[in-house]
Parts: sequence; structure tokens; C-alpha cells
Amino acid sequence: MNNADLTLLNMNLLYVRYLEAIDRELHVPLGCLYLTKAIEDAGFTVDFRDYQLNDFAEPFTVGNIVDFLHDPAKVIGFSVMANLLPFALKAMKAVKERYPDRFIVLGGVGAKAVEEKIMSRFPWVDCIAVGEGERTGPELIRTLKAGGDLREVPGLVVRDRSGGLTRTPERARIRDLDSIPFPAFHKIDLSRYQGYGLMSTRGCPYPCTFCSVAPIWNHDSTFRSVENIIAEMKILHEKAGVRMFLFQDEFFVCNKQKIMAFCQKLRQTGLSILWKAFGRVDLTDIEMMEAMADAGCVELRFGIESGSDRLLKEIKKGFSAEQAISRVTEAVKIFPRVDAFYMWGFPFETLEDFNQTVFQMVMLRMIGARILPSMLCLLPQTELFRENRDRYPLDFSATLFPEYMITGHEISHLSHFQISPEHRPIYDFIQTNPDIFPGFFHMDLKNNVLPKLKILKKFGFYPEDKVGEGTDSCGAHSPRITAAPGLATRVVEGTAG
Ligand code: B12
Ligand code: SF4
Repeated sequence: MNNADLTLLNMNLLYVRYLEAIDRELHVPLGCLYLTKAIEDAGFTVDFRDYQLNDFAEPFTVGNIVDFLHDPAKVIGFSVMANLLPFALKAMKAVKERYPDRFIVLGGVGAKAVEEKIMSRFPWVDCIAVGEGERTGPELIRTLKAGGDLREVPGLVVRDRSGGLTRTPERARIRDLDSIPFPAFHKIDLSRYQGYGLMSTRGCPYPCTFCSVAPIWNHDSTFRSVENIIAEMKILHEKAGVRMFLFQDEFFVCNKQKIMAFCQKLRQTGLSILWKAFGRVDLTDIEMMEAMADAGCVELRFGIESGSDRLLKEIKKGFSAEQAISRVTEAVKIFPRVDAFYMWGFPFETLEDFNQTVFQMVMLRMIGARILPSMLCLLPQTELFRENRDRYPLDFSATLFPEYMITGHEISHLSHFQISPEHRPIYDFIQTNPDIFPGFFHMDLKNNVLPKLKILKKFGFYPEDKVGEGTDSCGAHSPRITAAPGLATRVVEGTAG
């Protein structure tokens, strides 16, 4: 009998299936470990299980999740992003059938903005935790153990005995991030992981309409001190020999003074470490980038999104195409690797806008930047989805998904995905719930997405329908991608045609 107060299952994972190979990048499960530490510090016990470490030949069957969760505690928590939300919901049903007396909590970012829809359609989900877990988690366990009323715990969506749903008041964000203890690294064998992510901030204040990061964190950003960040790097370096760190937060470069201080203090530690980070083109400059490179930054990533000023304005990106070009041109002279991320497939992106983007991508590729285009993903948290869902048809294609929605079920093969018959039901489930899983759909596939994909293939940014060679990877936060020889810098299997 499991005496822990919570069995916590991490389902935030990167798993890409090719015909001949499986790509798994094991990342330290930060969100779950922050949550675990907070629950343990409150005096409870956590039985943490990381599904990234499962050794099933076929991880994406509900039976295997039930096996992985053998003998769970009375409360079972799932941590999930949007890509595995459909599968997690199916798996939760099977877990509930196997253990009807257990209380099932869904947490993580995947359910954000569709909590009520999930709770009303899937009665086996007992509760959804919304937002940061460090305060909600311990209070949830305490209340459940005491037989209290969850409607009194902020930050939840709960079902009462009569089946009615209650969204409890939103929980205030944790302002002082330094007050949060470091993740519960003692729960994992650090040597089994390859990706050491760090979060130096939480949330982004910018209003980009296609992005889910800012709304997930309610357009509010909080920051750790330079000393606190370096202390975590030091622990990981000294205890686990970590040499390469990835700042996962999109708002790492939040302010020049802070970044300069960080670089100076990091250099003073004398630690022999390297790191990668994201930056906005309008918040970086040459002096800052040189200081970053001197302090061990080997890769800077920019979200550029479009080469069209009209489109940049429409998606509220907050800088111009010219700013992007000049910043990347400077950055490639400073860092060994510079990534330029683009989004394409906006339903309001004219061919003229799109061609300007392709032109810029070609140009920046020629000067040495790595170009990483992603097909627009209609995440339910985004302003873009809300504003446009009734304006354009929502189409599903069984062979084409946005890169953001790779789940691990589908097989990436040349220019398309294949779905094996045993996994077909998960896509049927997705198709019957488009309002919960819009990320798997396209806005106007025929006139918007397919013609643009064809152009991107022509310029080598996606594979033609023939075998490519070599690999390229955007590092930690995207699937490994197979590049067409000499040309493509990013290849995620698309549809034929
Ligand atoms: C690190 C990270 C990853 C890591 C995850 C590492 C890990 N195992 O945890 C990796 C690299 C695996 C990853 C992969 C992907 N990611 Co990612 N990732 C992030 C990132 C940058 C930070 C996440 C994080 O650590 N946050 C910090 C912690 C503190 O927050 P948290 O994880 O949300 O956890 C807190 C709460 O949610 C809560 N909580 C979490 N779980 C639970 C469970 C319970 C029971 C409870 C009570 C509470 C609770 O408590 C935690 C502590 O406060 C975010 C962007 C961002 N800035 O937030 C994107 C993000 C989460 N990723 C995203 C996506 C889409 C992906 C991908 C699916 C697609 C992609 N191409 O990027 C891939 C995986 C699929 C694939 N094949 O490509 C989206 C999610 C969108 C959504 N609505 O779900 C985000 C928001 C980025 C974005 N651009 O929109 N990612
Ligand atoms: S795209 Fe980048 S800058 Fe814009 S809201 Fe998202 S994280 Fe912030």
C-alpha cells in the first residue's frame, strides 16, 4: 500500500517517433520538482514518477500508463502540456477505472483556458489545478487529508457532489521567486537527464497574440535575483557535473542592467560552464551580447516570427523586420550559434507577407543563423485563437500537425506523419473535441497552410518528399529534426504536396 500523500506523474515530455528511430530528450522535470519540494516542505510525502523514464516499447497506450502508476497514493496528480492532453485524459479514465477510490488532479499548462470544458466532459477528472503549484499543491493535499472543502482552496476548478463546477478565486502569483526553494533534485537521478533547464523568470509581459506563454502566466512576469540563479547553477555543476545549461524562459533577457550583472557575477565564480538563452531583438544590443558570450553563452535564440512589418504589427510583436535583421546580423558575429524562430500559417498572413518572411529567412540563413520555422499552433489560451475561431474554418489533417503538437503517437516519415491503427482512436478523440484541443487543427488548410508549406519546401525549410540526410536540432525545446542536405535548417514532417 502506497503511504505517500501524492503520486505525481510527469507527462511533460519530448518524444518523437521516426520510422527507424525514436528520439527522446530527457529534461529535468522542473515544474513537477518545484511542486514536489513545496509539498514536501509542507510536511507531506510525494511519490514522484517521471514518465520520461518509462521503458515501454510503446509508451502511448493507456494500459502502460496504468502499469506505470501501479499502487498509487490516494491522490494522483498528472502534469501535462497541450500536446499530450488528449492522451492524458484517456489515460486518466483508465486509471480511475482501475483505482476508483483515488482522487485525480490535472495540473500543468495543458488545461489552461479549457478547464471547465474538460471537467464537464470528462467526469473522471476530479479537479484541475490552475497556475503555479507551490502554494496550491500543499493546500490541496492538506484539505483532502483533512476531509475539507476544496471550494475554499484558491487556484482550482472542482466538482461538487451534485456535479456542479466551481472555479475558486485565482491564486495570487508568487512575487518573490527567490523565496521558492530549488526544485526537489533529490527525487531524481540527475545523471539520467540530458537537458538541464533553468527558469530565471516566470511569465512574459508582451502581448503577442499567437503565444501561449504570456497568457499562461497571465501577462505578468516575476524574476529571480542574479545570486539565486547562479546558486542553482553552482549546485547542479558541483553535485551533478552539469556543464551546459539552457535558460528555458523566453524572458531571460528582461533588462540590460540585470543581464550585465548576471554575466559579471557568473564570470567571477570561475565556474567552467556554458549556457543558452532566449532574447528579444529589441531588448538586446552588442554590448550585452558580448558580455553574454564572455560569460559562456554559446547560443542565443530570437523569436522573430515574420519578415513582414504589417504582420508583425498585427500579431503585436513589438519590433520591426529591420530591427530583427540588424540584431541577428550582429549576433552571428558574437555567438557560435544563433537561432531565429519563425511562425507561419497565420490565417490573415497574405502571400505578400509570407514571401517577405521567406525572403528574410533565406537572407538570415545565408549569414549563418539557424532558421526554425513553426507552423502556427492554435493554442486555446491565445488571443489569436479567440479572435479568429469563428472567422476561419478549423480543419483537421491526419498527416499534418503543427510542430508544437507532436505527441509521440504519430510516426514522422519524410514529408508527412503516419498514424498507426492502434493510435487512431486518440485522433478520433481529438477530432470530437476541437474546442479543447484546437492546437491540432489548422485555420483554412487548403488556402492558407498548404500553399505556404509548398513554398517553404521549395526553399528547403521543410523536406521535399524524398529522403533527407543529416540532423539538425534546435536543442532542448523542440524535436530533433532531419534536415534535407545542404538546404533545410528545420524539418518537421509535413503533409505531402
Ligand atoms: C521547460 C519546457 C519544456 C520542457 C519540459 C521539461 C519538463 N520535463 O518539465 C521540454 C523541453 C520537454 C518541453 C517540450 C515541449 N514543450 Co515546453 N515548455 C517549457 C517551458 C519553457 C518552461 C516550463 C517550465 O518549466 N515552467 C516552470 C514551471 C515552474 O512551471 P510549470 O511547468 O507550469 O509547473 C508549475 C504549474 O504548472 C504547476 N503544476 C505543474 N504540474 C502540476 C501538477 C499538479 C498535480 C499540480 C497540482 C500543479 C502542477 O506547478 C508547477 C510549479 O509552479 C514552457 C514555457 C514557459 N515559459 O513556461 C514551455 C511550454 C510549457 N511548452 C510548450 C510546448 C507546446 C512544448 C512542446 C509540446 C512543443 C514544442 N515544440 O515546444 C514540447 C514537447 C513536444 C515535442 N515533441 O516537441 C508550451 C505549452 C503550451 C500549452 N498550452 O500546453 C509552453 C507554454 C511554451 C509555449 N511556447 O507556448 N517544454
Ligand atoms: S512570443 Fe515571446 S515575447 Fe511574445 S508573448 Fe510570447 S514569450 Fe513573450
